[in-house]
Formats: sequence, C-alpha cells, structure tokens
Amino acid sequence: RTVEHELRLALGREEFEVVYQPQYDLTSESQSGSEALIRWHHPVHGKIAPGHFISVAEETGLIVPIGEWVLRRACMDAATWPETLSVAVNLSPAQFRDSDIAETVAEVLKETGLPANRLELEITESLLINDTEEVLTKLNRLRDLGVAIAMDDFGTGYSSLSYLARFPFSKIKIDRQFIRNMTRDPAMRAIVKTIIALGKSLDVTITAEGVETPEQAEMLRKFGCRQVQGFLYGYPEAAQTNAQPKETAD
Ligand code: G
Ligand code: G
Ligand code: MN
Ligand code: NA
Repeated sequence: RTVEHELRLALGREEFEVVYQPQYDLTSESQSGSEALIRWHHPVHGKIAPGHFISVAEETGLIVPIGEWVLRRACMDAATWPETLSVAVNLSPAQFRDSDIAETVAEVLKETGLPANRLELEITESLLINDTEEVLTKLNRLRDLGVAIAMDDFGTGYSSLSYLARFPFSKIKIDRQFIRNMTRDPAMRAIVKTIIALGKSLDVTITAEGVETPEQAEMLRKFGCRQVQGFLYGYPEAAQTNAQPKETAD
C-alpha cells in the first residue's frame, strides 16, 4: 500500500513533527504540562492527520519505531521546559505487544535526562481488552520507573470499571464526546459528574478533554474536576511556544 511505503520512508526523511497541547490545572490555575501529538508533513500531500496514518502504522508494525521516535522527541523537548511541566505521550497497544516498552522508556529517560515523574504515558482501553498478565506486568514495570499512566478516551470503547481496580492508573481522561454534550444533556452531565467523583474516591486525577467553552470549564470546576485540556486553553502547537512558561513570557 502507498501509505505504508510512504510511512516507511517518512522517519528517515524527517517528515514527522511533534506538537504539544497544554493541560491546565484548575486548582492552581496554571499549566501542568502538555500532550505530545504527532504530525506528518508529506512532501507532496502536505499535512496528513494522525487519524489517517496511525492505524496503518499499527497494522504494519511501523508504530514501534514511529512511537519510539515520538517518545524520544517529546522527552528531549520536555527536558528543556520548566520543571513544573510534564509531558504526556500516547502509546498504541502494538508498542506493548511488539516491543519491550518499559526498557525503551527507561533508556529514553536516561538518554534525555527527563525525570521519570515528568513523563506520563496515555493508553487506551483497547490495550486492556486482552487483559493479559503480560500487559499488567509491563504497566507495573512502567509505574515502577516512576512514570504516570493515564487512561485515555475514557468512556468510549469497551469501558469496564474493573480496569480501574486492576491497573495502576494515576489519571483518567474523560473523552471529549461527554464534554461536548455536557451543558445541554443532563445524562452526559451526570456521567461526567460521576466520573469526577469516582476519581476523587480512587485518588486518581481526572482530566476533561475537548474543553472548548467557558461554560464547560465552569461546570467542570463546579464538579471538582482537577485538570482540563482543549481548544479553550490552547491548540496543539510546535514545541517552541510551549518551551517558555506563559507567566514569564514577554
Ligand atoms: O490531534 P489529533 O488529531 O492529534 O490526534 C488524533 C488521534 O491520534 C488521537 O486519538 C491521538 O491519541 C492519536 N495520536 C496522536 N499522536 C499520537 C502518537 O504519537 N502515538 C499514537 N499512538 N497516537 C497518537
Ligand atoms: O485521543 P487523544 O486524546 O489523544 O486525542 C487528542 C485529539 O483531540 C487531537 O486530535 C486534538 O487535536 C483533539 N482536540 C484537542 N482539544 C480539542 C477540543 O477542544 N475540541 C476538539 N474537537 N478536539 C480537540
Ligand atoms: Mn491522548
Ligand atoms: Na483522548
């Protein structure tokens, strides 16, 4: 397939970029970190969104070298940020299945000098469907390194509350579809409120994704949501703009 062939060449041709979307802490009213998101600048086709190539990368196994490249880039960049800022990196299930992910993460932290507690790894529920001992062992090894593990897109896919008891998450990210409809749909509102309360009981940080309006932010604050991410707070942008803290810029 063309996309596969082009993806194979893209790493060597330096066509990928990592952009960063800020995450804000509603308690301290300040940025707590950023999520790293890959971008592909194809020489002919221009910008290609991750939605169009991540699945191909997963099917072909290319996600292993590409994901490792993103991880290294993100840790290198974050090592230059103020030490209060963390970086979150998305991991695909294939990176757990086809590579020694804990070994890779340990190596990259050592190489870049980023303290482990400033790295967060985002995984999705799909990793936990085949809820094997091997996945659990790898997650625990990552946790033992001192990195945080976040459950991404919570509430979509095959959510099971039992995952929250079996795996050592430090954060749950509420999927943006719940946030989008929260202010007008009472059922969505109840779900968001309940997930936030659950996070409190489990001592897990809750992040609301896709926050776009002040109304949504106000409601989340009222429910006691700790962290927010979304266009209201910032778009995914090149590293340079995030390298300077907002307070001291200018
Ligand atoms: O902005 P956005 O279009 O960046 O991202 C779309 C989807 O692609 C999201 O679900 C996001 O988690 C995923 N994604 C973005 N960057 C990466 C990455 O580096 N690795 C993996 N596995 N997924 C990514
Ligand atoms: O699945 P994951 O959370 O990793 O995906 C992040 C994706 O969400 C990226 O594609 C990013 O561009 C997108 N995103 C981030 N903030 C917002 C937002 O406020 N609204 C919408 N519609 N998308 C957002
Ligand atoms: Mn994510
Ligand atoms: Na998400």
